[in-house]
Amino acid sequence: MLSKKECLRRFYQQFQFDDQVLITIDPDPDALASALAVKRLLWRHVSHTKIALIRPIKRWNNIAMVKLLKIPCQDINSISTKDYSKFVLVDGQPHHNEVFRSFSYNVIIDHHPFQEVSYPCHPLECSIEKRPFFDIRPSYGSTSTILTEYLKTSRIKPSSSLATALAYGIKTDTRNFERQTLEDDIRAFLFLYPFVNRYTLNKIEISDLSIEDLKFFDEALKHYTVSKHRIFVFMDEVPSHDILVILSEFFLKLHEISFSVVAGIVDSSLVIVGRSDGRKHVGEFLKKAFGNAGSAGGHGAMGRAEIPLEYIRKKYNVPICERNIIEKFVFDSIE
Ligand SMILES: [Mn+2]
Repeated sequence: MLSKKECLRRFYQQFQFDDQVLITIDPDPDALASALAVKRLLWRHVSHTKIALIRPIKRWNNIAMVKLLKIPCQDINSISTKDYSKFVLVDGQPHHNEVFRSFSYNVIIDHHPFQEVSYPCHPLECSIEKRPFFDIRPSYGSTSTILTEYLKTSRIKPSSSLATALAYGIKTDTRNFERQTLEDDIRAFLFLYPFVNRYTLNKIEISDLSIEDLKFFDEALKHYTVSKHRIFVFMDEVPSHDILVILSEFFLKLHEISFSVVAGIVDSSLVIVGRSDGRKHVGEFLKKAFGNAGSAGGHGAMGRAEIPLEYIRKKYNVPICERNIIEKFVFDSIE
């Protein structure tokens, strides 16, 4: 394992002053924050850096993050990639994606499991000039942690927006330090904390809805059934299962409710999302009720089932699946 100083030295060794550097990312919070950190590290070391997104940002939290922290980034399809002399990949590896595979990277910094076959050349087998620099630490909770260490080692005081981005990257990837967290992740977070804008961080964390989504709440409030401490909600078509998760978590906020189930149609499937305060095992419940009809499972507190509408249509021998049929199917299944 290289020392932190040596990692930083090798990182800088890849670049010259006249380089145009393209940083490619699959835009989740950890990747966005890591890319912003690379941009900061390379400031005044290269001629130009650009952050390229391999897919559009969809989640509202991430849109809020980019907007509030003013993270400069652009869709990769609107960039002429041949104008760039160096390529950096953070929070990902070439085998994760076809777009990543199409680049020959000079630097790869990541925390996902290491896959050697995916590299353009083995670090010990290619010539020094062609040797890419990669720093892969699968034990780390986030790539933001690695980049925070780079900033620390290079004695850069992060700006408030960079610190906020990295803190959010660490928090989301470790799910607030509840999973795969090392002491290093906590130490990095503590280093960033004095520079973090806590109001902005909080606004980003809670921004998981848009005004347009309010219509789903409106619909949910018209179509719920409460029985004892359980609530069942039936939605029509929804754009993705995310809104079902938000609704399911929302209804669990009711102190009388210990178990919430929200069903809706996503594409041509009935998706059922369950949340529980732990008294009833959601995964087992969904598996028992819907396991024969489609895929179903989960943990004690959260679970999900997905049933093709075609299955329900055939089961009840109807031309199309109307809301009442779907409700009947759900209630028949859980009885
Ligand atoms: Mn990550």
